[in-house]
Amino acid sequence: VTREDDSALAEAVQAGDRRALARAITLIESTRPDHRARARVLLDGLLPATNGSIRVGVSGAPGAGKSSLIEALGLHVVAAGHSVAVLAVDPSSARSGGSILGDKTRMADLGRHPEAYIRPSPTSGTLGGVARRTREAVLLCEAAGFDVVLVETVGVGQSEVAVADLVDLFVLVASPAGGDELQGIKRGIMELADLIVVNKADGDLADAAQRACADLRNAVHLLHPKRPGWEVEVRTSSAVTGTGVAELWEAVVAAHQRLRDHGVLAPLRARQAQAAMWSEVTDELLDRLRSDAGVRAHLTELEAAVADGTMSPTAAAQRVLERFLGTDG
Ligand SMILES: Nc1nc2c(ncn2[C@@H]2O[C@H](COP(=O)(O)OP(=O)(O)OP(=O)(O)O)[C@@H](O)[C@H]2O)c(=O)[nH]1
Ligand SMILES: [Mg+2]
Repeated sequence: VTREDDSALAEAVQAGDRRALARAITLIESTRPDHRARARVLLDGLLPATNGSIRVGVSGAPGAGKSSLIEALGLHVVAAGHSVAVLAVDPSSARSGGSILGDKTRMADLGRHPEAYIRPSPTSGTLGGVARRTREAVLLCEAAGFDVVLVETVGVGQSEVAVADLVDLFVLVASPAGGDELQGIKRGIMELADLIVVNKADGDLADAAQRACADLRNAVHLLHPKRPGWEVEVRTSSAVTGTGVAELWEAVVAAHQRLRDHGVLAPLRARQAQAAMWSEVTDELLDRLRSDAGVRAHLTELEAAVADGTMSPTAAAQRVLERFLGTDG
């Protein structure tokens, strides 16, 4: 592959060519060092064409209806004349393999739309790695001209925190469960949310959804506000009947406009980019340290000494760093 091929790829991405976008995302997902080098050049070249989308994270418990709601929202957004890209972050998909296929079939109508692009989760890697690739995929989608980027993540473990760090707004999808089950939404996750939507507000579940909505409205008042003066809106929706979907989209757009108007959006993105830089530095340094021959030669011994209490963790850490940096004489 020549430099010319990659600049042609960059041009095709910017021209909105979906296949080029897919190839570019595959390139940034690769861990091969030569691919990483090409991906860096590609991303750097496309950077001026980024930043133009509304970046929205969508999270919630397994089965809450995230994919269904994203499809309904996405279809609403494209009907309004915008374009939408959907990315998935699912660190567990490497093991289960099920949810990717599920998402693809569930978003079939959106996937067929010419103004939509759906990219399933990369199927391997650590959460940190998946988050990095998703962050870069968001930038590529923006370079390809998408107005809206939706990032779905399943509500388990740390993936919400990782996704919250790469979007402008975070939407939490809740189920119409009342009472004790509401407590099942971890406080930390609720505190990440800018908007909460109780989905499945239809049929037999309609009443329960309204009650859950009221309960959640009370609950969010007790939370530490995410941003000063920010009211977390709680609404209901049905991905099946479409009720509340247009209103949810209006709420997202209004919230995004509020971020802009208050001068919060640019600094938020700037901080996120800096955090991404530092996590790259940290990951790369740790990789190099762990594969350093001088460090490896002593690691077992030092870890054993820390484990049996003959050396303090601080002293052992110092020795590891001295080995790595070659300052141990
Ligand atoms: N009644 C009703 N069912 C819904 C609604 N939205 C989703 N469902 C159903 O809930 C189930 C899960 O929907 P998904 O959209 O796959 O949920 P998800 O949160 O993306 O699931 P995971 O990605 O596996 O965590 C499916 O059987 C959907 O048909 C809704 O608004 N109303
Ligand atoms: Mg899903």
